[in-house]
Amino acid sequence: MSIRLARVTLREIRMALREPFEISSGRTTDRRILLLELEDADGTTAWSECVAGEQPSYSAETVDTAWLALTEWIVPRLLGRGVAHPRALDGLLRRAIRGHPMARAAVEMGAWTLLAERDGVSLSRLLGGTRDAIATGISIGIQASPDALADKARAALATGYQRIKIKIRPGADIEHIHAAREALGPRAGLMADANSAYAPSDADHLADLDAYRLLMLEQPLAQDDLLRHARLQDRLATPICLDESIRHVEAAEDMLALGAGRIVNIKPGRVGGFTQARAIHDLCRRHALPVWCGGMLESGVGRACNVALASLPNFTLPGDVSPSARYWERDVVTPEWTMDANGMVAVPAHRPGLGVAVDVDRVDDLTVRTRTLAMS
Ligand code: OSB
Ligand code: MG
Repeated sequence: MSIRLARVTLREIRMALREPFEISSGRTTDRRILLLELEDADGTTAWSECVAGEQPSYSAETVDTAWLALTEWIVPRLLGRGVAHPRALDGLLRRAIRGHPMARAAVEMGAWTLLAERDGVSLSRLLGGTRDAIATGISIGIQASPDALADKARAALATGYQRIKIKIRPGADIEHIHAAREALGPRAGLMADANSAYAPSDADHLADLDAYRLLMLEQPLAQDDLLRHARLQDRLATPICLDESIRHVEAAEDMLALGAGRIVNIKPGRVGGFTQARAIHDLCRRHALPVWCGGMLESGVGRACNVALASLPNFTLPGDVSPSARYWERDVVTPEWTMDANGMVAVPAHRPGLGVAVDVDRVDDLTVRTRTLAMS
């Protein structure tokens, strides 16, 4: 059971998105992705991915802060140190290091994958997953015009996606949601994600969105504004879903106590890893709150982690786990992630570890920097 890291190699790879992705706080065209290769003292190896972005626009962390936190503080603290189980890493790292949840998660999730590899079980089943396929939704970035969005939304529905999420910001909201609703029809599952672009004083404006029967409104206010989300939720018929605000299970408890939202978007990479992700999942399940798995424009490595997590029972809403081809000309894993015509992504529940193989030659080609830290 125990995990003892002997070596960790960090690599930064660069991959161009097939199309730019715009959220309220910024636009991404080329992804810089931090990949980790972990090796246990027994020789078992596993890959993992850090979900930090290029800019501190979604949260405070970036690829560069994660690189610093991992190389200076997180990995040195763990090398050669045995822990009984990957879940022990969460508390150990949280006690020692304030913040940096995405950097911590990269190692914590990698340790779970190491254990899955060693035991010859899939990450899905190790985590307690029960599903064989994940219902999938698409996240469409802010488009230049409502018409352009309507075309994208219509095409996504035709491809099989089970729900459509559109990014919004002040100035690109009502008209965009209106166009998407017209294009999709009254029954299609439609939702909007604001990535913290609104203020409490926008409550009247946001209440106008109720008319569009959105499945949910994701993260309208700032990440620390739980109380103000609760006041806003009182004003809205549309359920609020929290993403950025939920950085650990305690925040989910606060959300429940305050009534700050009715749905949680769980991203394991945002909450410090699978231990926290599972705790949030279990808490929401006890309170009959649905959860779904969000995405961070991951490569096929991080996607494998999301698919595994989304196979847990309370992930009852479609996740942002689009197939590889939505993002990349060519992914870094084989087989690539695919989605069927009904919007389902298969869980590799009977393959060990991530369930996909990392194409190391391709990773080598894309690597712009690398650093290995090893047990002395
Ligand atoms: O808020 O869910 C978000 C991408 C980058 C940063 C934040 C978010 C997103 C997405 C993309 O919505 C989801 C995906 O990976 O397809
Ligand atoms: Mg979001």
